Amino acid sequence: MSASSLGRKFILNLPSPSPQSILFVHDKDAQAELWEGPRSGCAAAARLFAVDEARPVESFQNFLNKTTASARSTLWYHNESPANPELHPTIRASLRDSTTLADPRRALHFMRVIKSPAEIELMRETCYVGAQAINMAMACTKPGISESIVQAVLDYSCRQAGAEHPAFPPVVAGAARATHIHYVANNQLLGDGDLLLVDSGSQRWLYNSDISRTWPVSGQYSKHQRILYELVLAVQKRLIELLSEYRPPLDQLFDSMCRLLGQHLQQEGILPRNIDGNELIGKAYRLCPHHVSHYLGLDVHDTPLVRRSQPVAAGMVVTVEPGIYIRPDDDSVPIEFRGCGVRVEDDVLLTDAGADVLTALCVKEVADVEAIVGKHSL
Ligand SMILES: [Mn+2]
Repeated sequence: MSASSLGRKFILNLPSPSPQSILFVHDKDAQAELWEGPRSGCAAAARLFAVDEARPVESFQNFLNKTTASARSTLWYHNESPANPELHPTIRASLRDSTTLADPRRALHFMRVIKSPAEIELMRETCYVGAQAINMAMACTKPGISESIVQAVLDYSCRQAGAEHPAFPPVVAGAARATHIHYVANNQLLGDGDLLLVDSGSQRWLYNSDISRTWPVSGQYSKHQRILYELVLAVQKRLIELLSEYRPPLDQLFDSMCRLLGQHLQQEGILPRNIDGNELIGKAYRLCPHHVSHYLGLDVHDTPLVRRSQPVAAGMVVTVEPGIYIRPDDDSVPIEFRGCGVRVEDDVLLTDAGADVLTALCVKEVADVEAIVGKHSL
């Protein structure tokens, strides 16, 4: 059953010694269902969604009026940015002097950021679905095909493996287009010597995966592509180790990324050797201007009210996604590296024992990537 077949839904906890949950749904209606498809209706909804009671949505206004009139009450409602603008006036009209408005988002975000065992199972599933889709996209990549074909493979593989839909419009960026971080036109042809950067995810049972890989269209990295790729991969693996061993807040992980990228870029002669400290970190930041991590779950950029300066904890799922983007006209970098964009991103569950890479099925070692690219005929 899709969420949309529920219609408008609200869950209220009444101010009584024993809390009660009531879900307001569209009730069964043969005429409406003829057009829109079957509804759960009140009788099935309570059981299906594990609430105490389900009532027709038409009774919501009356219920709200009575509830707010009868006692001092707190209404947990996101008043500034209403989820349902159609019902907003009804809810506003029910407010009395005795009603306190409270914003539920903060409490919800702090609950959502720590996954329950059931949610961890769902995260494992969606990460599996997203990971195999990227492996398939690698296998179907050949010189001469369009980025849109790779996008179609991602979409098909995700849905075929059980996703409702992609988590977001994927980035399928060949050659220097990969240096535009949110390139989503995905309509250019892939050339023999190009690198291809893909950032894609699946949504399954409302939970999202978010994975990036960068592979050579020909099936073999050139010397300089390989240097950049292995550099980003080494930084990404080190960051996962740091997360596992020291549990730094995500903002601190970002600082570590800039420092590590700076050191590696210097070792490879991509950044000048005569700089250090903040100057080196600043130059690395210029080549990777996005954050290295975000929380993941019901949204791709999940629980934004949980700041990334917070300590991380077991039960969180976060991305680890360093990258390097060298514009074609960046003459501060040796010419061989210009026009390359590389990112490697995995989804990582923090556990009491350390960290569990939920997207480990998605290949990332050079030998594994080169063994898979182009091996499947469309
Ligand atoms: Mn991400």
